[in-house]
Amino acid sequence: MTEAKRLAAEKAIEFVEDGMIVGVGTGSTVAYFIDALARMRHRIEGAVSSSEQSSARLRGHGIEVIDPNNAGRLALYVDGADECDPHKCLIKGGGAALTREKIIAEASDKFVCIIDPSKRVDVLGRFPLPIEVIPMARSLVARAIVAATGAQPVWREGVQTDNGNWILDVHGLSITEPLVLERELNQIPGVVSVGLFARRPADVVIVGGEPPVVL
Ligand code: ABF
Repeated sequence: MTEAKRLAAEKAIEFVEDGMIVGVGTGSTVAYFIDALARMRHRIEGAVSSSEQSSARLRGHGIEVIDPNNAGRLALYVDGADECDPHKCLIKGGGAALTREKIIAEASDKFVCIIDPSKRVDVLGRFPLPIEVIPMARSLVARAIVAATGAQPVWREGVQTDNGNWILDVHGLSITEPLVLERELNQIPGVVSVGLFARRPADVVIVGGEPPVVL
């Protein structure tokens, strides 16, 4: 799948225009995108980044990392996903960067999601749904999730997000109504964000391959 990721990332470069501040996500697919973006670093103004990991890679290529508070609205955001359904709703957060990813997606006019073919599903939920929680609320949120869904939240022990929070991965969901579930889980006190991107799905999905498929 490595080559498929690279091909999806290369295709996404076609969406980058001169003078842009590009929203950049996190993960191994995005790493290929950052490397490709480096070829046109003199033509873009810089990037807004969703993680320390991506910021380091961007800076390593000489691309300026801009504070989202100073960037205004972004024309383009490019990021990967863990699962993508036929409506371009996504599960994200396998890399624990979901909250910053959600903020940048919300701030962007066009969200281009780059994936390999294994990420496409009919119904979201085979990949455990990541939820970022305030540490003191971990147990409360886990109990609320069990009560609301019957699914099994598992604490991703040892992982701290860039925001200093913890992650619960919810196993055993079959997400037939992503928008409803996203809204419901967001209501639980202590939830920082839910790795479901249904309220703000991708606008374009690029599935890596020879040739890449643009949905
Ligand atoms: C981020 O990186 C995430 O939201 C998702 O969890 C992950 C995808 O990783 P990869 O591109 O390494 O498969 O975009």
